[in-house]
Amino acid sequence: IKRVTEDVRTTKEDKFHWFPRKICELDKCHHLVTKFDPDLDLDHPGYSDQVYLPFLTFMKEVYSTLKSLYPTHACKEYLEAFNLLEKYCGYNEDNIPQLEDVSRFLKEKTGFQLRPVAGLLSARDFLASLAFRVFQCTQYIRHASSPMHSPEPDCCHELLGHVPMLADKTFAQFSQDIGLASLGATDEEIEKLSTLYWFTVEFGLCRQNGIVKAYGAGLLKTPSSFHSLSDEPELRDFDPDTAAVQPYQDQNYQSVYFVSESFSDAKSKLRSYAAHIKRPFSVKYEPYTHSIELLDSP
Ligand code: HBI
Ligand code: FE
Repeated sequence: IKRVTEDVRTTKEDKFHWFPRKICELDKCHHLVTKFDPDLDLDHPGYSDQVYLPFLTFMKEVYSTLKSLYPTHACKEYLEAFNLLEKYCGYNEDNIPQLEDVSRFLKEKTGFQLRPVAGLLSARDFLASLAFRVFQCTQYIRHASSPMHSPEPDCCHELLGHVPMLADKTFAQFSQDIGLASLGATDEEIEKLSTLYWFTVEFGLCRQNGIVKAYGAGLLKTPSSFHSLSDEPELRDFDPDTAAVQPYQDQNYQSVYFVSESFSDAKSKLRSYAAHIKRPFSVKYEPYTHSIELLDSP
């Protein structure tokens, strides 16, 4: 709470929001938002339930349904990583993989690592960690009464939605770039980056050999959400300026989806978008020391 008011002063007397400069400072990026409280939210599957416990059988159902849909609905980068995760990381319908094993796998593939977190983080804290190639990952499981859907991120969302994509080099860079753009940004810019994140990392589609495939985690963790690949919703070519201000629903169904031609294309579009964000400095990631270097803008 304290650090929110703790503005940083540069020599130029420009003020901007505090942000972590070293990977260890992510310890301070732990602000949870109680968007979905099972005790308060009447729509939450946990409302009025006395036994809010994980059941492995439901995970099994989710897993096998999704697995049968991936070959036709998921992008090739996802499929490639998913196969490796089954081979080396204990991904299968009878097991919930260990965060540590998955984190080790990702570190080897793209340098991303997983860090356990208790729930939904503030967008600012969540995005800041991406700048360090750290993915803050929930560990609890969705409620057993609705195995195919969870209103907040749970380990199915993280492990089946996010992890496989984070194993792709270009996608990993794209994710880190959103994170870097968020450092020290205004609340307004954070809101836009968060929306951009929503329409890409969470609900993004891409075209591969002329066919629209899913790469967004919100789609890949929920069988019913493959409706995005049907004729119903409006599909637009990915454009960060538009996506950043597009209103969205906090649900599995969006009325608009953005389709990228490739991850390198999405990455370069995001870079030009980020270059236009006004900050009194620019940032550079120093991979050897896992720290952020500040460079004054020309
Ligand atoms: N927190 N734990 C966690 N997991 C997420 O995926 C997540 C988050 N906070 C915000 C968020 N995602 C996004 O919706 C954007 O606001 C960045
Ligand atoms: Fe997510």
